[in-house]
Amino acid sequence: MSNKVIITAAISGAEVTQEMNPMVPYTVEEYVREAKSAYDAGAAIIHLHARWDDGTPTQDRERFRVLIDAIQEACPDVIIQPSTGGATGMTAEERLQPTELNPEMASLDCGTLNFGGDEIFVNTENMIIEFSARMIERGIKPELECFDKSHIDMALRLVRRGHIHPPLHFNIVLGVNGGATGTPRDLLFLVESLPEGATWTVSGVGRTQLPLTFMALAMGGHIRVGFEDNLQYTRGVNGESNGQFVERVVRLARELGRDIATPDEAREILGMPARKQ
Ligand code: KMH
Ligand code: ZN
Repeated sequence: MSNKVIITAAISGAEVTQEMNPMVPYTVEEYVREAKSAYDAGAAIIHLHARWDDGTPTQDRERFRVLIDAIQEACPDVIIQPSTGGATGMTAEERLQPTELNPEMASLDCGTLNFGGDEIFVNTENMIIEFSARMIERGIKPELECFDKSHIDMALRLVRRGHIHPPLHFNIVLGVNGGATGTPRDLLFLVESLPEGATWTVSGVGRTQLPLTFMALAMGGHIRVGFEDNLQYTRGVNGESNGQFVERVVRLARELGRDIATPDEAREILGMPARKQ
């Protein structure tokens, strides 16, 4: 177990809006403000969904390029992890566009699930194979997004068949309406289902965020926070910035005797190539 904790900030998401919390970023300037607040507070990874200025989610390659360049200028060594999940209803081709920019890392969703109401987040076996092949071809480190136990099983099946290559890094996303709930038992069960040597982070959606952060810190896991997962800092009170959520993880981690990984340390822990200087 690494003493160092990697903090990911999921700064924007595709489902949350400024009506829910006015600090959710839409414009490039707002993205830079949110990314920098998280980076300055200790985030090593920025998980990125793109939007147009009016807030509409997009996987447009050129919008990603602009956002990545602007964030990189403000946060020079941070790891930027574009989403290949995008928003529900997008096609595989649409979702894969940010991989054409050869980012260091990207999310790779490992199963289909309900996503509230009539929404379905589609990730068929063949899509996962196709997305993984694209990432292998372009040297992109996948973060294996698992919203349920069956997603972990699917990822491990594809590892055995050679479609996904170790070292494996999982993101266990709990508390989505349609995925597994976020009880301590859920997290324990899912972490115990991972193979020896895999690294993992937890994303607790909504109210599950704080208890799961405590638990994952104690278990040696890594942590994701940010507006994509949680808009409220305390019950009924909106978060002021992504950085505010990261600051809380930093405080809790230090109390539990864990240090915060820099982006370069995160690359090493995750088995990624060192950053080109
Ligand atoms: N917005 C969700 C439909 C990912 O980033 O890879 C998908 C998602 C997962 O957020
Ligand atoms: Zn996402």
